[in-house]
Amino acid sequence: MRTQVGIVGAGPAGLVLAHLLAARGVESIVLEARSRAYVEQRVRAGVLEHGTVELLRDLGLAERLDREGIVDHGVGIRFDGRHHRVPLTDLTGKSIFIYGQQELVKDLVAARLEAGGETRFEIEDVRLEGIGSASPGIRYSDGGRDERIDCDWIAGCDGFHGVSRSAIPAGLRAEYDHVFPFAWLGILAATPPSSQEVTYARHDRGFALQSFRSPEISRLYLQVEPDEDLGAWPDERIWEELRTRLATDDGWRLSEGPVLEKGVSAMRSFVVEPMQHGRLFLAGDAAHIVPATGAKGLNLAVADVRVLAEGLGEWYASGSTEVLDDYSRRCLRRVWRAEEFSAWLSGMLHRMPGENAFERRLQRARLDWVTGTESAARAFAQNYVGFPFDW
Ligand code: RFL
Ligand code: PHB
Repeated sequence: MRTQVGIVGAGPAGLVLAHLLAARGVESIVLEARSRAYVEQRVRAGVLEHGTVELLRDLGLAERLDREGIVDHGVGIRFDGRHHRVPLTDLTGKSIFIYGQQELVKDLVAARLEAGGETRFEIEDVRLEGIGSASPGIRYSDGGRDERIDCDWIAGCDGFHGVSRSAIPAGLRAEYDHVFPFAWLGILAATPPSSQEVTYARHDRGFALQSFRSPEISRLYLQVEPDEDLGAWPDERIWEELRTRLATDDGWRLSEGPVLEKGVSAMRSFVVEPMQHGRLFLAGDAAHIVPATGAKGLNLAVADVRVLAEGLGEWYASGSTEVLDDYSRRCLRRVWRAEEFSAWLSGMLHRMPGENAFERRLQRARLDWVTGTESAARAFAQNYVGFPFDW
């Protein structure tokens, strides 16, 4: 079996890359460890940056997103019982879209099937071969059969726990890792959002976030301990804590309903440098993780594969490796901006274990600055809606 680009992982990075390559006439095969149903139901991100949406529109992949996605022109920030609004569109001319990652994945998988692109689900035991040579390959097992795909290039889009990153020899890669001393307990609930703008809250009991997926479905998060036991969080305790942390003094009420799903996610920053070795390119969570506070993970994945598709397209068109050689540098500039923004925002909104009164005052000074001055609000808004791709 042969293809031009072998893609490991059918998450947003792998699937968007396959579509971008197809638009440039480059053929690929996507290999995914999980089933189609699993990847289409995995509840994760919800915030799409302006540039992510534009890219999907250019590919003709935004029809349902434009119909069902919800445009947000502002973000709420709450502390000390007061609600503040950062007017994203007034400050930047851009907005964000709320659209569930799993809905986007469904659209990407369906469009790929329709276009005749190949995606293999439930494959096992992926091994990358010959990435330092001009004829790399991906070996894997499919229903007990050993298979190999010969390709020109390999895209490692297999997420943080994938196998691609470790194919770069340990001595040739540097890893930057920071685990935050808190996690998020997230729920999906069958209740209309209390506010149709994503709202972040800083409270003495810890961070809370109110988001949504549709006019009927809310998505809410609470800061919890990193090793939190979900069993200790019956629904009533979750609602009680959300009511307390999101409360304002202006009569706002939290809309509540049946909990459809709940889970705990760790908050971590991680970057590998470089994002490339020989014929292998890493993209998305395989190369970097951000804490979810800035809502950047999916958007960074899309920004990476945009550069990668440009580089691969140019190589097939002219044989030039100019863009490919610059892949890591171009991606990492944006990645580190998002790392800094996400860590900064996390620090401003969470309760830190052992924090003292001085640190709480500094946190409060940052919140006053972002919600009380146009210059700081604008900087926040620019980061939140996303920098232009060629920033
Ligand atoms: P993914 O989505 O993890 O996809 C990787 C795919 O690779 C498969 N895989 C393998 N396939 C073959 N062989 C192997 N050995 C394999 N190992 C793994 C996996 O099954 C999977 O299908 O990575 P990708 O494509 O890089 O996309 C990244 C995003 O999924 C991630 O950054 C976001 O979900 C992060 N994130 C958010 N990002 C945003 O931009 N906005 C948000 O609002 C936002 N909220 C979030 C988030 C992540 C969260 N969690 C659960 C970590 C909220 C949460 C709670
Ligand atoms: C979400 O809607 O899931 C969401 C929103 C904002 C974040 C993270 C997650 O920062």
